[in-house]
Amino acid sequence: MTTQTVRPGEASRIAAPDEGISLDELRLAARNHGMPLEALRYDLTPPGLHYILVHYDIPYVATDSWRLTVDGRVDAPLELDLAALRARPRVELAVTLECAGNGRARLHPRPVSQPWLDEAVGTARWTGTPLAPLLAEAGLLDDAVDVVFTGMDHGTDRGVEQDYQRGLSVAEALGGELLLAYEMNGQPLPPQHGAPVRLVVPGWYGMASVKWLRGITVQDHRFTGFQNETAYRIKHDTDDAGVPVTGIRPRALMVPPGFPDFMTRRRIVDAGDVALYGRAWAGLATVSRVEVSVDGGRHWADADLGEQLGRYAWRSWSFDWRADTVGDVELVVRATDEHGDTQPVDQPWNTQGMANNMAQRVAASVR
Ligand SMILES: Nc1nc2c(c(=O)[nH]1)N[C@H]1C(S)=C(S)[C@@H](COP(=O)(O)O)O[C@H]1N2
Ligand SMILES: [Mo]
Repeated sequence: MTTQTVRPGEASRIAAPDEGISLDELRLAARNHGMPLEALRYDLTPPGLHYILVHYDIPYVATDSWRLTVDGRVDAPLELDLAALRARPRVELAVTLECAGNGRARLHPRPVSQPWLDEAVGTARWTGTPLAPLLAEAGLLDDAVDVVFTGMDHGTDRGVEQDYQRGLSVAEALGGELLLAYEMNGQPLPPQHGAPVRLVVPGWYGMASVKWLRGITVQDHRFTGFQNETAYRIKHDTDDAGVPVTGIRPRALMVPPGFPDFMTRRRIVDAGDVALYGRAWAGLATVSRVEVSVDGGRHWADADLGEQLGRYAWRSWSFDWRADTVGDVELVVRATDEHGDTQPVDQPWNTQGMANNMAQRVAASVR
């Protein structure tokens, strides 16, 4: 395990203004698929349609020999196998996960990385055991500062060799209904989602929810590993140390109406009444308003909100669109959370394209 400090200024390379998506980006996009937006119809995203983000390789893990260690600044280090973990208190939580890079490919100029459009999201019912009681059992020492979660996957990023690792402060680790999850929608975790056990940090962007978890280490100093210190930060230029990416910002998405053209995905919609439908979420907050524009963002009207699936999960919304003018339209949708935080309609640019929640736009032709 290597924990190296990297100069905070090192961010994604920024593409030249007219630079197309490269084969390297295409390879990432083919491995890390999004959720087809028509799957917004399901309360819980069916297996295989949930988005996937894997930085390195999906590790092949033999469940029988898998162990989770809890060590570092604790009274009593622990080692658990899957049976021991499953024997602990069991909780279920519906959680909407979204990749912090969602929307990145639309930015100008484009940060070169996994090129998400709008679809890096999914909602699952995770079953597992709460993290806080496990840490309490190990007994955090008084000098505990950060809790570091280590996955079994390994690679290099910008020259830094690493296991996938993320750190949380002790308060964050104990505070937010964090889960060591071994089931997704009632089935054992599939390989791509972190089998046999992953961390789930409800309400946070996905990078915090470490998959293929093998170790939890409590340390007496701040964790400065790559994924906390360099990658998942919002920076406005390369000298900017940035702020860490944490809770998911509000976002609404719609099921694109009508039917698509194969290559352009442009929507073809019959004139008349069109029922628009989608989901909206805001990580640690509740979405209190969803607005729709059918004229590219000039005028807005309120959508009806459905039940929220859980404290950390999306809610549905619907909107009756009277598509009575034949021609091209641009549909836009935006969410606002209970604190009044509204999705921007113009791009909120940052060097790595993190936590960019620019409103979705859908081009359609009414016939
Ligand atoms: N070990 C490990 N955990 C990981 C990752 C990873 O590459 N390795 N990717 C993270 C990121 S960036 C995201 S967005 C989520 C994606 O979770 P999912 O693939 O189950 O949707 O997993 C997170 N946990
Ligand atoms: Mo991510």
